[in-house]
Amino acid sequence: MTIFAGYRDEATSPADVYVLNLAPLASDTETLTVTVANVAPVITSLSTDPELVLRNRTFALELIFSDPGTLDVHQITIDWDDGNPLQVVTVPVGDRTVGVSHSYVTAGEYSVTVSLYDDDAGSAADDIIIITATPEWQNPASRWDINDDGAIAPLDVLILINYVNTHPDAPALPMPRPDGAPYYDVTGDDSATPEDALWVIHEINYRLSGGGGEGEDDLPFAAR
Ligand SMILES: [Ca+2]
Ligand SMILES: [Ca+2]
Ligand SMILES: [Ca+2]
Repeated sequence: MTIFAGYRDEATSPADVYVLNLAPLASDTETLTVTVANVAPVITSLSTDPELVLRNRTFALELIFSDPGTLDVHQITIDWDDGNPLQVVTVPVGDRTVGVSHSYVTAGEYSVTVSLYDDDAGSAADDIIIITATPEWQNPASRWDINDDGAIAPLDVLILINYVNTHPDAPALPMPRPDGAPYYDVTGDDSATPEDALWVIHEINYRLSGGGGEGEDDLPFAAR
């Protein structure tokens, strides 16, 4: 006789096996020890939401995995490949879909490594290449250089303010950006607003005060 049983976590537990015989009517109980081994988790899907990742914009890395141990506690470590320390995320018990937010300061290609552990020494690992692009209307060379002439100057502010003033009710920029059009979006939110002009003014002042230099373009806005 075969008796099937499912265990939700690895364990060594006594199980009562009750055997009933109907004719002639008789019964007996026997206790045997059942050892349930852990099953390691398996990563079934790794993707980004949205699919197109833009620099300085928050996206979610979506991880879907399986593990028959419904009581297992899972932990995820993520190497974002951007110099940030390893991120450790604890998954709520029972969850099999996880979204972890991140943003990249610079456009480029990142090889992200995800490791998944259950609490019984089971693990899985996977990686995903995330290509981070520059927002359509943001100058990829230098976001403050509106007219793309290589200089960040009052002229950039003027061009931007002129555009904002002539499009007061439609700050959303048309897609795609026509070749040669000025890069009106400093903040990378696909719209041209007074805030974009303010950021150029801030940047000019920042550089005039001696704060500028190589690589400053890569600093997040929050750092100013
Ligand atoms: Ca497990
Ligand atoms: Ca310029
Ligand atoms: Ca903007």
